[in-house]
Amino acid sequence: MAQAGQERLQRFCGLLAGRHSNQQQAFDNPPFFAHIILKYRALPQFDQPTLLLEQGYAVDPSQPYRVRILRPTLQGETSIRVINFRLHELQRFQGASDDRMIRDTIAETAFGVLEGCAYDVTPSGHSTFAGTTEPGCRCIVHRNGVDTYLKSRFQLSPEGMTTLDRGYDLTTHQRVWGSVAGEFTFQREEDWSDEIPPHWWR
Ligand code: CYC
Repeated sequence: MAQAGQERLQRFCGLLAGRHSNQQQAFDNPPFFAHIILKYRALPQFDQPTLLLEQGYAVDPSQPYRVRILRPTLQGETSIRVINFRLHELQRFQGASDDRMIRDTIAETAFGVLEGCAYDVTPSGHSTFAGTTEPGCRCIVHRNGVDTYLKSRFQLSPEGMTTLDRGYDLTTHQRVWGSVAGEFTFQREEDWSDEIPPHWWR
């Protein structure tokens, strides 16, 4: 059973690792969907699954607007929890997603956990995963001068991923930010699963 969980975690990380783009959606529906690139890259210096995420506008690929560290972990025998972290000194790691040498300098002390912002992930159908933010409304996001909590979900498949991130007012629970036109739909345009080191699975 523990073996099954490990294999599931391995498949999840393999599907994540790569470059995902919503070019088609942005082209079809430009007023509602900016063209965004997501890059998930393995950080092999860690002894547990750890990936760098850079999220940026396609028009300005060298200036990502969200940079995070993601750590998919096994919860119990089969369930996956993705812990989200932020880098303490962003400028030190500029360009990391395209530069192995910079990525290699990211150490455990360089990032801190984003409390309440983990995702609980379960398999949903054949080679597909679905995740939602952990219960509790504790993922606090300050945006446009308002304190909000994030409620988010995603699906990940061999073709790519869909995401829906929305922020809600802490007291009124009204939606404050996030997509009004539904999910972002990303196709995987590059597969970087070959960068995942075998020692993550031993
Ligand atoms: C915030 N998006 C967040 C946060 C998380 C994620 C955890 C809150 C914490 C933070 O600031 O990082 C998303 N983390 C994820 C996902 C996974 C994960 C999906 C699964 C692998 O581990 N997000 C999108 C759209 C875009 C967007 C393309 C349009 C709505 O996926 C926006 N996400 C977005 C915004 C925020 C956010 C605006 C608020 C924080 C900010 O202002 O950057």
